[in-house]
Amino acid sequence: MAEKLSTQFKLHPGDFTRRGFLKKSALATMGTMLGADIVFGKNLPPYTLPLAFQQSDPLKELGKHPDMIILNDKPWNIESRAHLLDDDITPADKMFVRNNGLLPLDNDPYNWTLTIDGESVPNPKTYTLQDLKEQFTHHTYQLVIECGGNGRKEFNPPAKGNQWELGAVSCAAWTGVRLKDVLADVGISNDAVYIGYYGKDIHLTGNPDKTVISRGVPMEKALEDETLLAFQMNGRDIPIIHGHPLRLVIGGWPASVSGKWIHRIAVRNKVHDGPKMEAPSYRVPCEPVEPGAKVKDEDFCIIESMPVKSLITYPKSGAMINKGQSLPIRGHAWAGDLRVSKVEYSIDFGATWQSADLKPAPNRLAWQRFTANVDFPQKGYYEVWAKATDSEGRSQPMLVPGWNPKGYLNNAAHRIAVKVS
Ligand SMILES: Nc1nc2c(c(=O)[nH]1)N[C@H]1C(S)=C(S)[C@@H](COP(=O)(O)O)O[C@H]1N2
Ligand SMILES: [Mo]
Repeated sequence: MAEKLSTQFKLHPGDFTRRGFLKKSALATMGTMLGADIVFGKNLPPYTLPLAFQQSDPLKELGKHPDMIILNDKPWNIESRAHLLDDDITPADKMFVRNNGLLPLDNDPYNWTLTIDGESVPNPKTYTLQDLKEQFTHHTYQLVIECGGNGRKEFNPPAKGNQWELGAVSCAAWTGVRLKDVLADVGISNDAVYIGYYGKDIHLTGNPDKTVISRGVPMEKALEDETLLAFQMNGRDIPIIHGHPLRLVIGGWPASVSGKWIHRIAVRNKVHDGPKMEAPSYRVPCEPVEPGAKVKDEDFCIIESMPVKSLITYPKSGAMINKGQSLPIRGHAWAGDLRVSKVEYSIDFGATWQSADLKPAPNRLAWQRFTANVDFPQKGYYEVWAKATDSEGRSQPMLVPGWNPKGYLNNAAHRIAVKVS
């Protein structure tokens, strides 16, 4: 019964009160559909539906590939897998989801506005989505968006938070207008230091006055050509769960700076101080610490460019081949604000390394494709390890890098198992 009903009831923003309780009219409609009164319906916690109306196949309903991994459903946190990330341009169904709150109830693009204000904006200005589309030149870039906590699962002692394995990264093609063009149109003063975004998602408490997350970047990063106010992903409307109808997209930095469902950007005369800017969120100790150490708030530094990293996206770990065959492997490598200068692979647990073929990025801040044909000397069990190096000579570590309290920035080399028989 639940399965059938779940597809019939479509929620509307007006179905909830301002505090997130289901309105009588919505409860009545649901009751009719169930053929039974929802007797204590007015006691349901904010933004909670009766079980009979909850999605029975969430991945399908959210348009996600069946092999994606749900880490959490309130809020939605869904990760991808190495072999699902093989495309040059990540399709929507294989893109990880990281929500800190609940989805906005209203995504109407026709009534959507973006306000630019803050201390460093003498004359705040509000644009409709249509204004943005009509008044500014459109640009498309492929941009790597990786959660700062991707790889957290490997840290020991464990760090609290979503236990991402390695699938919290994507590289889609984003289309929109440049934030720098819009800021030039608004006019910002010389004391501008930082921007901060505000999205329309709903705080987990249901309190409409609470902001879920509001992060940002220094002006220099905000004014880069590739920093977009995006309204399209992969040539279509952005999926709701990824920020429809308007998203800030900033490649190469922790994905938490790429605000979804944005309606406001503040240009600040100091480092932005919105929720999740403060220590220890998206910060690491300024100096390395012992695993498990306690770190004082003032000893944390904000994460900026993400470290060099790579993924073997083909074959899937556990590949089997016959003796004498060579194994074609491929994957992607990326390096935050930098370029990747080389990718190497090893079949002897890192004792020796050989170069993979590496393509240039289609644009700055996109990931780069690598390929290789791997030969094995005899029958047996092997691992293929991949290691990328950035344009400043820094390479990925073989094992988990510096422990930090929140488990950020794990860029350890990716490995796959191979059996030759
Ligand atoms: N408004 C809003 N923007 C947000 C978030 C959020 O919870 N709310 N999560 C951030 C974090 S922590 C990440 S990792 C990325 C995830 O983007 P994705 O879900 O489109 O993959 O969105 C960022 N932007
Ligand atoms: Mo994130």
